[in-house]
Amino acid sequence: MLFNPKLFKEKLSNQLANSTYSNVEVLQLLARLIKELYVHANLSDQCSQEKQVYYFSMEFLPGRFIETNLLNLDLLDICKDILLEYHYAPRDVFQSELDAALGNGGLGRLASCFLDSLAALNYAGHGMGLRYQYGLFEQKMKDNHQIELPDRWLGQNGYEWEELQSNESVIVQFGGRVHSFMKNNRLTFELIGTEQVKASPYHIPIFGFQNQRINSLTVWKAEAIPYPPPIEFEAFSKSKRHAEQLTEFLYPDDTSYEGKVLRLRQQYFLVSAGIQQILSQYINAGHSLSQLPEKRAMQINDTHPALIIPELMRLLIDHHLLDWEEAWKLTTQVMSYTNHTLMNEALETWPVFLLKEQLPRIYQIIEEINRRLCEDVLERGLSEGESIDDIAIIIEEDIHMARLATIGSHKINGVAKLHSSILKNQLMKAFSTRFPERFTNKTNGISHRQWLMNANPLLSDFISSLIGESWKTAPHKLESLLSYQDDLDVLTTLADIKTANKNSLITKLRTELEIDILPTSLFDVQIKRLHGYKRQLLNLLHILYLWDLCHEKPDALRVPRTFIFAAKAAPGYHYAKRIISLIAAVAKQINQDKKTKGKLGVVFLPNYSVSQAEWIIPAADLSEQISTASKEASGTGNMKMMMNGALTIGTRDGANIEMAELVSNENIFEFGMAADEVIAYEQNRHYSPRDIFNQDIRLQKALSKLVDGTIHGDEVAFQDIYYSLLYRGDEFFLLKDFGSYVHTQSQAENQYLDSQAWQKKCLINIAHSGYFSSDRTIAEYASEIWGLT
Ligand code: CJB
Repeated sequence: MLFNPKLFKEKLSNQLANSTYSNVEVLQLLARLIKELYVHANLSDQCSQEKQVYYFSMEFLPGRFIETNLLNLDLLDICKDILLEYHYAPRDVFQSELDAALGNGGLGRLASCFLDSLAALNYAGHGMGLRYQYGLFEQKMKDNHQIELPDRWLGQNGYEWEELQSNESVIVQFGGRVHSFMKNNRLTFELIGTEQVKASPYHIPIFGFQNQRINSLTVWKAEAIPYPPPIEFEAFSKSKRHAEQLTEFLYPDDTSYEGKVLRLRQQYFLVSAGIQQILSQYINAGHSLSQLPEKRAMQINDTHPALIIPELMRLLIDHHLLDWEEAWKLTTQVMSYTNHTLMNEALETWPVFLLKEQLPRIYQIIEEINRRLCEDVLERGLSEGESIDDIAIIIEEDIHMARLATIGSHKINGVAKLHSSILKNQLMKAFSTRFPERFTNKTNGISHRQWLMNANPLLSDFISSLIGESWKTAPHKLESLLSYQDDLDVLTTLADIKTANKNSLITKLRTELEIDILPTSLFDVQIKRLHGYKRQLLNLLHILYLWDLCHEKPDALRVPRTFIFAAKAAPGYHYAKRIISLIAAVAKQINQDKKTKGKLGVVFLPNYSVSQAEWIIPAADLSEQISTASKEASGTGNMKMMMNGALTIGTRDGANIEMAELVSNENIFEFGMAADEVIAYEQNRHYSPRDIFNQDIRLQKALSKLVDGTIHGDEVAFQDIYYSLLYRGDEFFLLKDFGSYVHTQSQAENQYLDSQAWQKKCLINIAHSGYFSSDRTIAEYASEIWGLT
């Protein structure tokens, strides 16, 4: 059926004419109408002949859906007009939607951009995730410390976009033991005495951009199985509690790994529920299992859902009676795996005893995969210097999930060129030499619909006025903007748009948070999870240096600057929380300093989220992407700010390198060590942060502030941070890169003084940012990994 905007218009107007509503009620009304008129009338056809892709991810971070959905259904302008007609402010209505924060950071946000692009490109591609009752924690600041509160994203009346499909519930089993016996001349395996949990799917519609496509994000909720009465109330409520715990919380940790039983159970719950549903729909549609790889593809988003490999093997062998070889062939052809980090602590391993206890049949299958792999490798021979431990999945008492994901997939990719190359040539070398054709790169991308069209309508409209609308469906066409790079009127308008976006942010911060920032200052922005390797602390050392400079030579700072930070730290990551406290303490002190007022400002915005990012990014002048080279797999905030006309100051890390290749070196501010230098230091070169400290008076002055009482607000005066840099090895090479960072910052400042030259660089960045649309990334996954047409 065709989408019918006329009906939507009529129904919305009628409803609004008949009663007065609060903003939340209008939002709920809009969601209800969209579901009624578009989803119910056009239920996605899971059984169609098209090949279906499933993106399995423990995290999705969509933020708000309302504007995205209206835009994609081509209802945004109609809806705004009607709301205004009935005296509702569209922005207020839209902002009453709570963010769905079912993810921590980049990984989950990428998954959401991918769903948006899958639908926009008219592919049948769906998300499979968990319906955590509490999403990523709400961050409050109290006396400069991060406080974590539960995130009640479901609201009081439930979540407006979801729809429970109770007829599609499945049972997921934990524990028990494996009973093996002969049946019809075949060794058969059966799980007995298991704990059973009901998995109920909630579908959230994902609309394609003005193309009639509706896909879905399915999020699974864990529930106890209601036993027939009579039941013992106490026993039932205990098992209910135990079952529901499974999808209660999102693990608030992105790049480090928590070896918790609950986390393992969550991972299995997702993959078992998802794959059971996919297989049963597939079989009900009358397809044959031998054709599974032609009709279905499954992407494993980092190792968290890697148990899908043994789970599919279990279903094919134990339930559908395929033999091992057949099942393995189908499984590896269907699966593909994306690695998102090389950080050691994030490379998941699970203790053997835990799998044996929680998932005994899955353990047997992993053991068999490992046995066959090792046997095959030994038969073909190890290379010089290699050991079987470089390739085995089970080493001593640990199961290495990245290796399991790799051996069970036909394609393995990293998320930017540098990252994919380190993945292939270092971390997974033993695999890539044996299966070179499996390794590939897919540089990340972002949805230009959400991050440019929706987040920055002023810029988006201006672009269309210059080059037409075609960039909206073909973002590489943003390159046509290059012909305006010397057009003074265009550059002036670009500057005006930035000023308008900065003013909107200023107003919002003033009214909502009582934070005042200098409207005329350069907005220097670092917004992302707080992690040692992302080096928010390096940014702060530069701020402390500038603070000194301002005192010593009042005219030295030629451009007033506001440093904007927003970041959540994992609750168990003590060092990251200390850095948040330090930023907040420094901000307080600098903002009170009369001598530097009007020149230097620092703000830490609490509770960073997708919708907060949508305000900050269009207002950013300088984008801080300053990770230790080799550590940031790709980054995606770098792409968002580039697309919104901010210039990047960054290391040669992740996707920064590809940004520099596109815009050329003079349009990006690069500094610091390259990845191979960092790796050389890590492997064998001697690094002495104290030698650097002893030779650099700027560093001495900046760092001494952490311990000499200048920065108030902490009983131990931030000695721990001081010591981590000077006496505990400075793991992320802040001191090493400090000199080059300060120098490059001052180049950026010089450049900003020449507004026209600055705007020209911004325009060149915007023009090349189309490459970083997730439409390009998804088109590559589709043709090179998923085999979609
Ligand atoms: N990433 O956000 C996470 N969480 C993880 O557990 C592992 C990686 C990030 O994924 C993004 C999407 O690929 C990358 O851009 C980013 O560099 C990486 O840290």
